[in-house]
Amino acid sequence: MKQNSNIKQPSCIITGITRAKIGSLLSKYLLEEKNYKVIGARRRISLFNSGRLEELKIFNHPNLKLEYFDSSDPVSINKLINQYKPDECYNLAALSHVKVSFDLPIESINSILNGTVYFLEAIKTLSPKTKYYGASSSEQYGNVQPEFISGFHEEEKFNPASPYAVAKCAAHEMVKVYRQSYGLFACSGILFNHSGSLRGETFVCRKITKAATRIKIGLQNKIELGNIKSFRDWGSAKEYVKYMHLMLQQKDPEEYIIATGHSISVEEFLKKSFDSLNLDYKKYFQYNAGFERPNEVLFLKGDSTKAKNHLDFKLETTVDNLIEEMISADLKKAKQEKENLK
Ligand code: F7E
Repeated sequence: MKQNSNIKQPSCIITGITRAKIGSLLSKYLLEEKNYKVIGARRRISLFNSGRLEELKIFNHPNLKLEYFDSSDPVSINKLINQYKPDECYNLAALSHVKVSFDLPIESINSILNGTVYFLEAIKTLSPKTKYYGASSSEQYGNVQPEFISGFHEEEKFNPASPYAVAKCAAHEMVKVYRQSYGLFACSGILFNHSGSLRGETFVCRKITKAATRIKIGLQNKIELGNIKSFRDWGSAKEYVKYMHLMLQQKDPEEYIIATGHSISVEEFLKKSFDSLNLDYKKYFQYNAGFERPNEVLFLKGDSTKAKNHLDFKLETTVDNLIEEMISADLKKAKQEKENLK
């Protein structure tokens, strides 16, 4: 996008830019379609982890600056906010795997809740004009009565069923407290499951599309999963980032649900993925109790009426399109993997 020299270039910090797929997709959107200067904050690890940024062809973008930080280190967060005083801050870094959160409850609190407080405190004291986006999750709704089959909306009571969801609920409330107490422009997007070809391989949808394509070309002979009876509302992460940004462009900060309003079971996702490759999933699926959680959320479906009314929320990608995109990308990767074995 061409820049008008009279207009100040907007800036933002995005945490989790390398590890959270939504962070890399949001960066691409803001860099290429909104002409932002993006400060990508990432955690220091000993491996190269710029793969997603390279795949999206933004790693060397002149308006992208990468910095190190850690959600559990307020010094690093204060430094970032003080140095850049960005227009916006999208805090997407934290533990994101629900099952893992049962093994790491303290890490869940540290990365999700404490990280949120450190950012809000830093913004309050060092850059109060910075607008803050908090990454809330459909997991916060937990298990409910069948009447919620019609879909959750923003006013529904939370009923968290995992350490991950408890930490997310607390962070969600903390964002509201800072907004109401100190007048910060701070809000949370309540995103339902969002996916695409960059999805981490330990989440069920990507695990399925990867396995289906590898089975198709003979690199794998089965897929082991836990509970395939639960339902999720899967949308396209690529589409959702536009609405994350729009939430911070509203007159007032408010919470919004971003979801497709359509929910299918893990089993249906499995069947659709295998069907698309002319494979019968029943021949390859094996139940493995090791992938079950101590407590499962059985049904999630979102009602995005508020986003439709305020953010002009419209989706183009159905779950079938999403599966098609993921299968096509994973098939390419599987073929390359087979080629490399020769
Ligand atoms: O599980 C079942 C599992 O781990 C989906 C995160 O991004 O979305 C995500 O959370 C369902 C669950 O995602 C396996 O028990 C069966 O019922 O892909 P998932 P999630 O827990 O819905 C929300 C919105 C977030 O906020 C989270 O950060 O699939 N399932 N077998 C399995 N799940 C996994 N991971 N692996 C299995 O083998």
